[in-house]
Amino acid sequence: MSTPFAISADFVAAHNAGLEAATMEDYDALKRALQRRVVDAEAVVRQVMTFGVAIPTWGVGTGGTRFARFPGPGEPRNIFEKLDDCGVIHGLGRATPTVSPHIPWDKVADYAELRERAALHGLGFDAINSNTFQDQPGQRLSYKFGSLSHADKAVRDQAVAHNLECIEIGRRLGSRALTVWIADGSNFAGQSNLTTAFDRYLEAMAGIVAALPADWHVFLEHKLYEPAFYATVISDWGTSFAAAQELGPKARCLVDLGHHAPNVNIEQIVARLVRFKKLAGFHFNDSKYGDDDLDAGSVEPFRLFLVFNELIDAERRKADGFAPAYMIDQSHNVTDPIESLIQSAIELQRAYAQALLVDRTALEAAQEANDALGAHLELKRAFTTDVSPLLAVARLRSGGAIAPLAAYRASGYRACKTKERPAVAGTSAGIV
Ligand code: RM4
Ligand code: MN
Ligand code: MN
Repeated sequence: MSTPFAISADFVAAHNAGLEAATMEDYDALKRALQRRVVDAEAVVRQVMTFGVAIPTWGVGTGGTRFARFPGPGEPRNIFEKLDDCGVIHGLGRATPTVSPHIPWDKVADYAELRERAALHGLGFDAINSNTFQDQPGQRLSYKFGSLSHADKAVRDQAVAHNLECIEIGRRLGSRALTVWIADGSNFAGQSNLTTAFDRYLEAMAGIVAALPADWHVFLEHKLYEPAFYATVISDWGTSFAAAQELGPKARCLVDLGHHAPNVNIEQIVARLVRFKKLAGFHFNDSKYGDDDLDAGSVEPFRLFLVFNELIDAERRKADGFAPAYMIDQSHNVTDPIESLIQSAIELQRAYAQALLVDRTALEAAQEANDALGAHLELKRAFTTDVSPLLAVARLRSGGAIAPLAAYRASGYRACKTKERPAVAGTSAGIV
């Protein structure tokens, strides 16, 4: 087999050369404007350079809806090819240094080989995700009526065993967290006992927590509905928080931005979880109606900014136990997933950078003086600042592309992969 096509450093450098002068001009103007606000642009660039968000392996395949999936050309056909695509995203954007695998979708015979392939792209592994929301070929017992909360203890045991296997795989990959999202719940009132189901979940989870290595955490992911449409067992942050309290310090609550009741104040939930040392991290995406899995920052960028505002607030006051894990969790149905992931990481960095611009002394003074509008405008001033040149400079200094999307399109990567990767039947791709 010939060597697969990769975007070379020379190509990126040549692409950057054409954009550098204009970018620096814009950056210098922004730097001067920020200086008047006593904000050191260079310090913000340095912080942005440290920002990292994990890519979910399933995100580089085209997603679908429950109606159809329209596969894209040159999709990765296995985890190694998925890592190659993650390498492109990180190579150009320099904001996605880790990958979050999903088991059994990403199962391989040799995990050392997987780790090596990731390292080749400068990638490491973040939280490992278990999957008891589907039946796998050859699986002994079905998850049709639940997994960790199933009425039959044998099914619960099987689901626990799967999670233990995930921990073992994660250990070999260098992960330090297990994310557990279960699809358990009911579609009819009365279908299951709401209390018993939660008790069973807690008991099963306790077995998983007991098996975690000393430096590991388990991230509990709640979701309001789907596929269970009457009641999910871990439905909201209150349930997740109660479970995490009961399961002890290794258990924390994951916030997937699409998994809440409509109009709920997510940034306030974040503040509460930070306060009680229970914020595990995020699954970033955006939504209009429900768990839409749209690209981060594409629908409600102000909400995203407000979430980051809470995170920076926690960081600044050195909140005890504050170490959130960031991951993107999206379904790319109509875009090239690589493009969506590159852009989403930029939108996350944008919200992060904007939140860094908030004058926290002025904000606090306005809050203490009951100056409602003044306090609000402190946030708005940061949010309406165009930090694009600052992000471009951060990327350039980290060895990435000034304009990652344009560079990706100009590279011809997808066209090359279309030739190299003829579609195979039954390819596991994005979320369907
Ligand atoms: C769920 C949830 C999980 C993800 C699956 C594929 O809705 O967001 O995080 O693992 O989708
Ligand atoms: Mn999620
Ligand atoms: Mn989801």
